[in-house]
Formats: sequence, C-alpha cells, structure tokens
Amino acid sequence: MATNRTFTMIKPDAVAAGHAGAILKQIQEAGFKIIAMKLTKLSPEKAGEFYAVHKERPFYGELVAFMSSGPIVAAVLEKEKAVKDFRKLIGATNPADAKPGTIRALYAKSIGENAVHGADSNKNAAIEGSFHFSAVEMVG
Ligand code: DAT
Ligand code: MG
Repeated sequence: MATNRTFTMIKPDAVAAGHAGAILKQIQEAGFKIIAMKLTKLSPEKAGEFYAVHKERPFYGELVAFMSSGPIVAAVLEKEKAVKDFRKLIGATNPADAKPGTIRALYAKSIGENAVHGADSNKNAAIEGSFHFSAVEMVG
C-alpha cells in the first residue's frame, strides 16, 4: 500500500507546556514515521505567510501573533492515508468538540491555542512541508 505524507506543527502553547515529547510519542504510536523534524520559531512575517489562506478571517491577527509567540516543532510525517489519519488523530479545531483521546482533546487550551497543526490535503501537506524543509532535510 502506498504511503503518503502530511505536515504538522506542535504549536507554541503545547511546546511551552512541555507536551512536545508526549505528543510525538502519541504520533509515533499511531504509526506515523518522522521524515523531517525541527524545533524552530516563526517570525510574525513567516507565520503570516504560512497562514495566508486565513488572511480574511477575523482571527488572522490573533493566529499570527500566537504562532510567532514561541518555539514550535515542525515535522513531516509518513503513513498510509497520512493526511486523513492525522486529522483524525488531532481531533476537531475546537478542543471542546474534539473526540476523547485525540491530541487536541488532551492538550489544546482553546480553539485558538489548539496544540497542533495538521495539513488538510495532500497538496497543502507538500506546500507546508517545503515551507519548512528542503528536500535534503526529508529523510525518506
Ligand atoms: P485547523 O487547524 O483545524 O485546520 P483552520 O484551518 O480552520 O483549523 O484554522 C487554522 C487555525 O486558526 C486553527 O488551528 C486555530 C485558528 N482558528 C480557527 N478558528 C478560530 C476561531 N474561531 N477563533 C480563533 N482562532 C481560530
Ligand atoms: Mg487548517
């Protein structure tokens, strides 16, 4: 069965709270292989660029400020149906709606500070992965 790739970020709230290790453990135990990974910090400009699709949404300013507020862990993950299965693993955007046991149900504080990002399509996974990593940094 062909595998595919998704892109994730452990967001500033979860890194600051010391949850990065537990979240990575949960991701690996769910069968995802880490292809690329780094601890980094987005500038407001870079966070704005990453979330440019949400520019017109009322929460855009808040989102950019939050995503540039502290270190994040960025990673490319590989698994069968990676994009779909990762969205299932992280749970709904609003942790109040996230299924018990999902990463957002366990670690997210609010709809804005929701612990993790997960790409929403194969196309965006590829765009977002190459936003953070060069081809030689992806160890397939
Ligand atoms: P997701 O991250 O589940 O793909 P999204 O793409 O709709 O959700 O939004 C991107 C991020 O923007 C989301 O993870 C947190 C923030 N966000 C979304 N809706 C919000 C809202 N109503 N208020 C504040 N932040 C919000
Ligand atoms: Mg999204």
